[in-house]
Amino acid sequence: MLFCLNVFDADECSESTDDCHIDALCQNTPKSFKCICKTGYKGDGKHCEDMDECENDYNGGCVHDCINIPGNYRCTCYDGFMLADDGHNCLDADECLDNNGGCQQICVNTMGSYECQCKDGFFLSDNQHTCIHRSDDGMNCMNKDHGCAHICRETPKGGVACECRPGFELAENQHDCKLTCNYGNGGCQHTCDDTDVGPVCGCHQKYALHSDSKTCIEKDEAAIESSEFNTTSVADVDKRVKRRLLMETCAVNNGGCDRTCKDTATGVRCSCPVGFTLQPDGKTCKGQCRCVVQDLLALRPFVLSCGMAFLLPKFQL
Ligand SMILES: [Ca+2]
Ligand SMILES: [Ca+2]
Repeated sequence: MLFCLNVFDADECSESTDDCHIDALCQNTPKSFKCICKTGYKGDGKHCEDMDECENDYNGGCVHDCINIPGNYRCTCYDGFMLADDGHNCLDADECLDNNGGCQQICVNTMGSYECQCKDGFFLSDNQHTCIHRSDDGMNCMNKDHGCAHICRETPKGGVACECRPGFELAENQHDCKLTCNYGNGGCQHTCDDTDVGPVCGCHQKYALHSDSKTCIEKDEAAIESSEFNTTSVADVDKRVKRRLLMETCAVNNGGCDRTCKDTATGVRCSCPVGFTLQPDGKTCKGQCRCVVQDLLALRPFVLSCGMAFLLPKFQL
């Protein structure tokens, strides 16, 4: 058996004579070198560009906002929420833990927000944090029966008019305030939609809505799979497979290719060096057969192609 080793191989990577892109890793190989785009970048290694992870249907896996950055991405959460340890989910921040939320008397934590309340005999002032002692004189905002849920305004005519805090709408009874998605994400952990009956909460793809109609809980992988296949049409499944192929890139795990990987408009394309053939899986390369049979001469007409050799057990591949 012959081994062909080039003991004088130059390491282009350490000598910096490679032409790998600045966002690629250089890998020395016998006689040559390879350029592989770093994680988070796509390309052939000579040219690498940032992948926009936020640009898929799953918002990069972020349940609120996704921000694309060079070589990576970052999830952020709306006001009133904090990023979970997994870097993708958003959890309610408990404002009451810090200085009682700034409330003079009672702080009540809610999903995406919090509110101050007052003890009996007090009502909440317009700043929504301090409490005012009720008085019984006349019909004004100091009167205990003014009935405004949020803000009480005295009108020039001597009556009262109720207003609501930002993110709330005044109800038809002119006293109560209706929550909207513009305040504390409508009390929803993930997504919020304003409807006639108030905010309706939804969850990011990997989560299911809890029975409290606000909180999102993680579905296990099996549940995701079965719901995907039960509720989506064949066309949708086909679209998903195509998207998955499109999302494959040579920058990650060499696109699954044994040897050469190339990014194309329809996904990655693997190819093999001379003397190797690409297998039906489109990824693996297999060497041509070598014949190690004594009676080679007798069978010479048949040994010229690998296809024939497969049929003849005397040939070793
Ligand atoms: Ca990126
Ligand atoms: Ca909160």
